[in-house]
Amino acid sequence: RISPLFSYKLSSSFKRYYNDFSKPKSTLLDNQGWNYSLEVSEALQEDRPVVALESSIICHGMPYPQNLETAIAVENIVRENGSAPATIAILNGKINVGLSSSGLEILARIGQQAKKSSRRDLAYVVSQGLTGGTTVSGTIVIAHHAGIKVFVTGGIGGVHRGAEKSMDISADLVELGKSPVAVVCAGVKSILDIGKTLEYLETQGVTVTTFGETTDFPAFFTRKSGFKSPSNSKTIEECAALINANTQLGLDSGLLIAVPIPENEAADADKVQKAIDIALIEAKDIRGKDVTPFLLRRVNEITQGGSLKSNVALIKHNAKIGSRIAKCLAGFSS
Ligand code: PSU
Ligand code: MN
Repeated sequence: RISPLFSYKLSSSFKRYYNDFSKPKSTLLDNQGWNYSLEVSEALQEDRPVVALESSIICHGMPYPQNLETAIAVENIVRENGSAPATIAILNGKINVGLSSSGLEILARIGQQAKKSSRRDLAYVVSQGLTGGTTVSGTIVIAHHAGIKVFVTGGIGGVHRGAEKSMDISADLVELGKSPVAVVCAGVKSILDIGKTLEYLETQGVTVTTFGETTDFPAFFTRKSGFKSPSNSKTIEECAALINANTQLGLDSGLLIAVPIPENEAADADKVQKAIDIALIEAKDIRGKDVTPFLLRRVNEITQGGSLKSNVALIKHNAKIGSRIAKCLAGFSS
């Protein structure tokens, strides 16, 4: 059934038609309130692989113009590796699945002026006609409704340090627990409590795996966090089989595929850790949705762009792996 959140712009005959199907069929949504790029709608119609990409990383995670350059490069890497890129955002109240180059440019330029949009913000941003950069949780909601199974980003939100007092736990983790989308990322930044994040993911029923030869769960800028992943998937094929099994079992929960940053790109762990420690002290009076963007910006400033360079490198690498997984998955019959 279509969620009420997205149904209000759809015609009632369409809704009846839609509700006849147990699974959302994205292409039916064309011109019914959501904007699909031609590239994405054709790919979905023809069951060709599609990879979802978030837009909060563009608006709130990186400065201009590196955010725009990275967004364009990531889309091209997804294409080169066999999938159609679907960058997801809300432009003037309209949900977009797949952006034009001008759409990407607008988001990159307005940056923090775009509303950081997690699940809880979607109805507000749409009803007010606002522009929103969707976080991992907001993007998963939309990708799932669009029928997209693989989503690539840099890092996800997690359990913040001191969460036992602040209760600051990213909506990303809860969303992963309830939508069957596979998120390919470089693990969790050590601005967060990585151990608690892994515990919380287990509580939510999220399948977590590390891609490659190791079960070390990566810490975004570095290949090891000191924590183990509950599982390991050595190849693209194993990752695709894992996602396929999740579908076959009807689990309706998500997966996290953690891809360690390439060795030659890994940031100087000591430098980044020192910067994180400084940024965390500075952030002590910051609350809510502003915490993560603040920490990302400060760590980048303190490392004089070093963290941003690693960030760009790892997301490009994730785009390559994620696109190949989506392509392999499209070969399964289910
Ligand atoms: N972590 C990063 N880069 C990012 C984000 C997280 O390394 O850009 C963004 C993502 O959009 C993620 C969001 O979904 O921050 C999490 O925000 P919060 O911690 O407020 O839930
Ligand atoms: Mn938070």
